[in-house]
Amino acid sequence: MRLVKIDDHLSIMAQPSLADFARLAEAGFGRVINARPDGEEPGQLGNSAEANAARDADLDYSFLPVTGSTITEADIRAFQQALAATKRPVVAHCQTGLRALTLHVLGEVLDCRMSAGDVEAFGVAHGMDLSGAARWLAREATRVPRVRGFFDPRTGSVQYVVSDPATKCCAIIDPVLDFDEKSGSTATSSADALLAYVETEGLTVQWILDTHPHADHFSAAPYIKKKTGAPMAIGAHVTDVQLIWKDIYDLATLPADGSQWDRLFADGDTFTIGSIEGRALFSPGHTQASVTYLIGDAAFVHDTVFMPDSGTARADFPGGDAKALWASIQAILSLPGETRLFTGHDYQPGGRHPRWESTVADQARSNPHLAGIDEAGFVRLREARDRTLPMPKLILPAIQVNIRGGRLPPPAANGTRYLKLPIDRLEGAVW
Ligand SMILES: N[C@@H](CCC(=O)N[C@@H](CS)C(=O)NCC(=O)O)C(=O)O
Ligand SMILES: [Fe+2]
Repeated sequence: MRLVKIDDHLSIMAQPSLADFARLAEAGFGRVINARPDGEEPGQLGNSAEANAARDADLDYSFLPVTGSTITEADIRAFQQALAATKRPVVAHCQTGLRALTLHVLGEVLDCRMSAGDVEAFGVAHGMDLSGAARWLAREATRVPRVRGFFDPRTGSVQYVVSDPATKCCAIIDPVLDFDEKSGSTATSSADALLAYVETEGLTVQWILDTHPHADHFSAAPYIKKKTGAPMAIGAHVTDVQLIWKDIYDLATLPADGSQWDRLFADGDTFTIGSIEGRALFSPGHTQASVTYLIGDAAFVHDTVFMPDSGTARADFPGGDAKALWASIQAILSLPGETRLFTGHDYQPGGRHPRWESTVADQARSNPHLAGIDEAGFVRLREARDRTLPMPKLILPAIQVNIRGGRLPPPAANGTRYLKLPIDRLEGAVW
């Protein structure tokens, strides 16, 4: 067992053996970070064996699988969070230790504790070739717009602040208003985290964009609008969704004309965030109103494709259509291969850390719902999987709010707001 000490809190090592876990505990470590995807080589210990060994040795354990060519800021931040959550020293490994050290060093540079120019020499001093990290930083420096994702662990939703470094203008995409269905309470912690970032970075919010009327959380668009004055927008076909659900909820007086938003985007409509042009692409299938926002080289694809290890979004809500989803995904995959794709949800397969950024090329190469599959195969696979999925736990509370543009129902005479629960109107019960 050879440890490379990076500082008092972090050491790096190559793949540990099962017996090493007890030794690490004895040596005073408090957590093991595994940065290796499962199945990289025959006989590899793998996530669940490592998690068990860590538990037996009384060590905390994090599964942060990355490959050298697909590291994103989410991976770097997850690595930092795992370190920050552990008082005792932490050991991080991959196959050789290089990816673990790369995650650490990139975080140090992003947070200005190391300069990009010192990265390769730092690698040499620790016996590792960090030229890949230097290339990652060089590429990142040229990336405009700047995109910061915020993960909501309660609903697996990803919210974004996308900004133009030249003008400090930004858009907020898919902000979440927290809702606890057990107590009926709302909270603004998620939305406030976005606003805090906007404030720290000195950004001006120009747009509040929803990709679709969400079925799993309330939109915080009206709250952000109240705080910033920015206009709210969504896809123009939101009126189709309003019509379907107005009937389901018996909301006779709800205007089904999209007037709850300041702007409705038709397919191909453009807008600007500072000096950067954005374009709305109609991407139906998951819902009838879904749009992808293409902003510079970044496409906010919401619930079409998830991360390449997670397949695609469901298409079985009222008005959903697997065939339409396939066509929308094909349009996304026809963008240039290096286009950054930012997804709307991550459900953390295998217990890995939350991830949300991929590229067109990654998806085409390794998404099991897409690679080597044709339309008929996709529709079969999608519909079969959808038959097994329970409805999202918040679908009935959320859609009545989101077809009002994220506004809660008006208060009753006693001042309390009430949600409606339509009985026996949706399929998808799992008993
Ligand atoms: N367990 C989640 C499921 C939410 C859900 O159904 N999410 C949609 C997007 S709004 C989806 O496409 N899920 C795909 C899947 O769960 O495989 C919840 O209850 O909120
Ligand atoms: Fe959705």
